[in-house]
Amino acid sequence: MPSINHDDHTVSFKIVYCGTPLSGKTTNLQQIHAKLDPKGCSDLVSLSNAQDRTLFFDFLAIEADALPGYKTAFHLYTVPGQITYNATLQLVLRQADGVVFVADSQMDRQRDNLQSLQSLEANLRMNGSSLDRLPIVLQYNKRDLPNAAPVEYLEYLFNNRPVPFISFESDAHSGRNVLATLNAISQAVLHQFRLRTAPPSEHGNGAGSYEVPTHALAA
Ligand SMILES: Nc1nc2c(ncn2[C@@H]2O[C@H](COP(=O)(O)OP(=O)(O)OP(=O)(O)O)[C@@H](O)[C@H]2O)c(=O)[nH]1
Ligand SMILES: [Mg+2]
Repeated sequence: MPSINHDDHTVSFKIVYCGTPLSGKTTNLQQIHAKLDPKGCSDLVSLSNAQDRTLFFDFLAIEADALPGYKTAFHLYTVPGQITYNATLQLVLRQADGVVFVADSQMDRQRDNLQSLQSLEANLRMNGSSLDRLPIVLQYNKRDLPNAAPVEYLEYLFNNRPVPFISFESDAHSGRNVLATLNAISQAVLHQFRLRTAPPSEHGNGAGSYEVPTHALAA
């Protein structure tokens, strides 16, 4: 559940970017930070080593008018992909309202993607959550590279589920579909929040409509 502060009327959602090492998680946040209106977002905080490998996490907060009467904040985190940092993954995943799974499209990275998805699943379970209960968006990144596997193959590997995840092809390096991915996960967490908090109505499930935070995004 998001954290709700009734004193300053703020609802904060936590979105975590997960995925195999070097799949492009940090690059997503860098692109979001570069494209957003600076008035609507924080500085990008990155805790990385000399080789730009994430050591603990990256963090970026963005604001939007997505819920009437409340300021809405989306706190975006990345986790280090390297398996040695599994404790960090578990810690950062705690209280997550949504996850973007960034897969590396390169053909020789599919085993790593699969391991990373399994590790995500195991860690969610330890936190009392699951891939079925949490809003998840899949991002097939590095589509610009010549050795990118066909998307149909990636869908078969990672999205062959009764209720498929929303998925995007991206090139985070150039920014392609980075904001589309963010928008999709933001909508999904808001939708789940509405479902959980709105009273049932005669005319539907109470999810209602909501503004997506696209107005905060620069073109
Ligand atoms: N060609 C190409 N390179 C990319 C793309 N996205 C990221 N990269 C590059 O891939 C490398 C790793 O990107 P990062 O964003 O640091 O990856 P990460 O997932 O945060 O890595 P860890 O924090 O170590 O798990 C960098 O050199 C990026 O510039 C992409 O879509 N296409
Ligand atoms: Mg990183």
